[in-house]
Amino acid sequence: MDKEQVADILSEIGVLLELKGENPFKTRAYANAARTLETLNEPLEKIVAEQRLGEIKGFGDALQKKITELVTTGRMTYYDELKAETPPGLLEMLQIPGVGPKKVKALHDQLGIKTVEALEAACKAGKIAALAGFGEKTQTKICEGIEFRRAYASRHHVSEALVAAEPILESLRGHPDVIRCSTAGSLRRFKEVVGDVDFLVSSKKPVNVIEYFTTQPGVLNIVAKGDTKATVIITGGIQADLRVVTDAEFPFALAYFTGSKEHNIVMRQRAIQRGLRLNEYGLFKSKEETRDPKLLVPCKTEEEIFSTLDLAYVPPELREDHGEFLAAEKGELPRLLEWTELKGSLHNHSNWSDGHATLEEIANHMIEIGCDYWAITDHSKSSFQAHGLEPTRLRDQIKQVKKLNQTLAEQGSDFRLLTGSEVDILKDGKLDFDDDLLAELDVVVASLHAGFSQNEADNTNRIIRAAQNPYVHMLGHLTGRLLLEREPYKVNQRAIIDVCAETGTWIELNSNPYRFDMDWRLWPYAKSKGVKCVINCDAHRNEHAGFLRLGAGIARKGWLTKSDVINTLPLDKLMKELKKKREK
Ligand code: DGT
Ligand code: CA
Ligand code: CA
Ligand code: ZN
Repeated sequence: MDKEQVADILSEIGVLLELKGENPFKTRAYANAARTLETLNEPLEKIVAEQRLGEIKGFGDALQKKITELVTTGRMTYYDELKAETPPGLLEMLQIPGVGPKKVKALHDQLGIKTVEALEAACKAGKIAALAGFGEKTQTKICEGIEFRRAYASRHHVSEALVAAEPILESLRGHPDVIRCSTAGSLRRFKEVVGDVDFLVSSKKPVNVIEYFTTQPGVLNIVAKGDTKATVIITGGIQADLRVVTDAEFPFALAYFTGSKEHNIVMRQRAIQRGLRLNEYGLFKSKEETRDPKLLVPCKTEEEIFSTLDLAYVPPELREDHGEFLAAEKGELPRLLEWTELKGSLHNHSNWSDGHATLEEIANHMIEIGCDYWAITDHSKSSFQAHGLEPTRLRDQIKQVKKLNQTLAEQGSDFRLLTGSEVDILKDGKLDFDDDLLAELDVVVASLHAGFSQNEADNTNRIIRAAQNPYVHMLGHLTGRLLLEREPYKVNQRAIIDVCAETGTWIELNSNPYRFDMDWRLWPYAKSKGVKCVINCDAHRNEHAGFLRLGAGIARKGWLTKSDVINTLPLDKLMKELKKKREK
């Protein structure tokens, strides 16, 4: 058990004692001891083994005994007993912003409140306002705090975290006391779903930075505010942590708080193998845990940390311990896709089915944002709830698209809309349109939208049959999942990838942040089989063109490069690729 864990338990004891109503000197002694432990420059195990705890200021006999018990056995009877006699709901109540141990104790003693739910009910009944030391305002605040907690207890789509975090990061970057700043954690790694947002700043004046951070317009509530750390709730009810460190610590803290935990474990191991110690404060020439600046191996950037451990720089998206160490050791990390390399999207809807924009509006918008092409792939007739097109309507649309392209050409524009369909894969694996109609289209996406089976083989076979059709260029959203909302249908993705490899069929990476389907974890396998990726917006509105950037982030997580992704091709090369499978 290391000193951070011991310190956490000591702080918790302080809180538990306060809840019990113990005298303030006793409770403060534990909080102080916790703080003293955190600043120790020596490993705690060593101090305990050499029986030198007594040398630390403020560590009396009782405390020494308890810490020794904890470090040597991993348990502390006193703590276990204290915890057992405290209703767990009281500790949970402490997590409500603005509710500390004193308030919890008063609520418990005077109203018998033992759970967050009981507290909420009492607030709603107006009972809290009547308590001495509480009042109307506190009651409202507690009620809001409970609602916030409910909202941020959950996890969030990375898109929502980005929207909330980016303006704050920009603001921090502009503050005169901020030297360097970055997001960290799962957001920087571009996980599809994130728990909380992590910010890291280096500064000589942390207090100013904390003050500035907690008063940002995007900050809805302050959960905790210290000298170098703060936790707040930002837009969308997302919890966000800020840590402020010195500029010398910055690269180490950035690497540590970017994670993932699994990646960090291997990094620490590599340091140990080289007679070094790596932690959030630095890389040290030491055989044991330390943060002694005299032992520091200075690194100005994350790159220097990696190179000291004989590794090429690992982009944050790859830090999942999914093979990045082997590749970085051999200098074989790929040059990952950049979203600006994408030239358009090959699966999108217009107001002919369930999209919102007209063909003209789509063309104008995509020209404006700098795309080279944009496929219109409205739904096919079986998707009646999405106003799927009958063959005659689709043939009408083909004519309209061609006319629009004609006009664009006459105006000297190189941009083109492509004709297409997102054709439904029917129950038996047949497609919703005949081959002769599909043959008239530039782009054919085949997707499963209805009639999912509970049987994995059924779903898999349907999709495999679609992939075997020579007119199907790519498979749309392979599992039908909606992140945080709907489970994927059962399907054998690897078996489908194998068939795509044999037939020259591409697989979509649907960039809608609720989908990100096919999942990033499967792309390295697809890539190893030579299956190409298409990063599609599945746009139903013009704003959805922005999904390209998100999709590229997920593609990076899947180790994909420009040459793995079809829609990095310019129009002429793309048109050639679209003909290949049909000519086979
Ligand atoms: P999240 O927030 O659940 O989406 O995932 P992360 O990866 O952002 O995790 P978070 O916010 O708890 O912590 C940020 C990073 O701190 C994490 O990726 C790795 C690093 N870290 C290193 N060791 C530990 C540890 O023992 N506990 C935790 N919680 N984080 C650690
Ligand atoms: Ca996080
Ligand atoms: Ca965090
Ligand atoms: Zn679809």
